[in-house]
Amino acid sequence: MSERTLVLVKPDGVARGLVGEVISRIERKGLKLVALELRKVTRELAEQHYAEHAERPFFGDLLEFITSGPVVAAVVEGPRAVAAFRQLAGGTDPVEKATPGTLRGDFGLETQYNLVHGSDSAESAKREIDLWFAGL
Ligand code: IDP
Repeated sequence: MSERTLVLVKPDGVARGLVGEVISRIERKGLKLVALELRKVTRELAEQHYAEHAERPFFGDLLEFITSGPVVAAVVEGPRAVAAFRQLAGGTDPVEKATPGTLRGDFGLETQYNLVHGSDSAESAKREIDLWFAGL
């Protein structure tokens, strides 16, 4: 059974030239790209994407950050794609949680600037894919 997940290379990842690294790891894992686009994120899209964090103290900074430069948005497909990409990404805090060998563990230092986003469940993936790639 195949599933889909939404992946973002966040503005820090794009600015640091890590798009190829992220895509490469997705492909080497055996996952398939079904949509891929460089995007400038509007405030409205950012608010909808991160709606579940609206009450968190870092929400304002997170919106500033995610709208600060282009992101690469992708829809990735494969067996257990949601969990598979979360494994490639590593934990949210690149130092305390992400282990070496993961994208965040290899390239990240700060929780906010943790390079990539991956949907956290099949339900979130559906909502996020509808939001970013309506009609896909
Ligand atoms: P996830 O991206 O690993 O699923 P979430 O808890 O959903 O993590 O948080 C969304 C994003 O918000 C994180 O990837 C990170 O960029 C940012 N974030 C989470 N917690 C903090 C924090 O404590 N300080 C600053 N930014 C945070």
